Amino acid sequence: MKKPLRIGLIGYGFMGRAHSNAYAKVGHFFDSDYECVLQAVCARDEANLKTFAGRWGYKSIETDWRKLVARDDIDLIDIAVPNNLHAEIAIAAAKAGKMILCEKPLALNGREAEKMVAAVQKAKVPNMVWYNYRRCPAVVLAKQLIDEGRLGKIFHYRAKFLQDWTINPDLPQGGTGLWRLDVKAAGSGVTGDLLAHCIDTSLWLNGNIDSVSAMTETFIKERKHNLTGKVQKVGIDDACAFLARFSNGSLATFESTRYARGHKALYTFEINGEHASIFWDLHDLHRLQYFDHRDEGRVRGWRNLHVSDGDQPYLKNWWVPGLQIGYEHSFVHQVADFLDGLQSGKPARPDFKDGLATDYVVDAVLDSARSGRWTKVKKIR
Ligand code: NAI
Ligand code: SOE
Repeated sequence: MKKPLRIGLIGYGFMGRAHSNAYAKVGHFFDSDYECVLQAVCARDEANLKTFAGRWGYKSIETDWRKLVARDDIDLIDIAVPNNLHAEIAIAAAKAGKMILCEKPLALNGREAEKMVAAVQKAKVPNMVWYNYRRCPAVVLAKQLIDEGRLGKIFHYRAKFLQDWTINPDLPQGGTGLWRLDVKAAGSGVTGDLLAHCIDTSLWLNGNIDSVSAMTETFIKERKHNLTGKVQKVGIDDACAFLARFSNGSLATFESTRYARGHKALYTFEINGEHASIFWDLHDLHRLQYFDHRDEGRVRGWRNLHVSDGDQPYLKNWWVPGLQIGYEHSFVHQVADFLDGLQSGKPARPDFKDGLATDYVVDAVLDSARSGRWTKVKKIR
């Protein structure tokens, strides 16, 4: 008999769907002592909620997250709502003794995230942040190659995350999806939304960032607010570029914008080491480009690894060699690893402390953009 893990999901938007899909699929492809049970889903609109619950198989609904958190028949609270709600919900859930999976960025800023870390540590509840790109097989392979020392000393880390969906000045701020343009709901613009992914991956692959020097821009200064109906100042950064120094001595550039016409979700990173380099592109997520200078000169060149074989990360659990997987699978892998962590007692990461580390970098980037100075990144205690 498997142990039921009764999930209470808050938010049924983009991530509510991605997470529900992961809970539904994980048991079909990964072994675990635990079984995910879709116990309840919560959002404010009862009619939409009923439709969502019916489609995905949730047993019950709640329209107030506080009631969900107070329920005895929920083991895990999954936070898939706009960023300004993460802290309050997570702290209440920790106090109620629930496990917590929280969407990224962990909080609006480091100060809020510190309180979330303190809450889960005090309650000793398992916790994780949905930085899902860590779970793309090609990215895990990159981590393996780095940890095996194949790249040698790292000199450069180069990441970008480009989109183009906010160029239209008539696009309003606020409400479903568009809360990302409202600084009160989002905390920041591309820095906390998109660069947070790049930062999380980089901290995992390349260690701590010591200091940053950043610039940001808000190209469209005012937008109508969907909730108030008024034209209001835009408080988010539409674009951000920053330089960083890692503790291992490597130099980095990070860039993100929602104004790169033609790019929808171009997340790429390249890492250059003394022996080898790697390059990854979310638009081609099952591939890892790898150059190894130690190859015989006559056949040396960039290798284009199609990460789809059974001895590559996660892939033995899916189809036969050569048949690739995609975006949704990163979420399935994250749940699988979380369940493994519960079973083995070795918690899966990124946990809230890792989420805090990313929020500290985001804070330093935004501070630097305001001051125009190099800024030190706060260290995790
Ligand atoms: P969304 O706008 O599609 O959905 C937000 C959901 O929150 C909606 O169902 C809305 O009804 C619900 N909601 C809002 N206020 C609520 C309240 N007071 N009580 C209950 N429900 C409430 O947003 P999306 O894209 O799903 O983003 C949610 C979170 O996931 C954000 O933190 C975002 O940064 C993160 N995210 C992460 C991604 C990743 O790659 N890991 C991708 C997209 C979003
Ligand atoms: C923004 O468009 C967005 O959905 C981010 O919120 C996600 O975190 C990113 O993975 C994809 O883009």
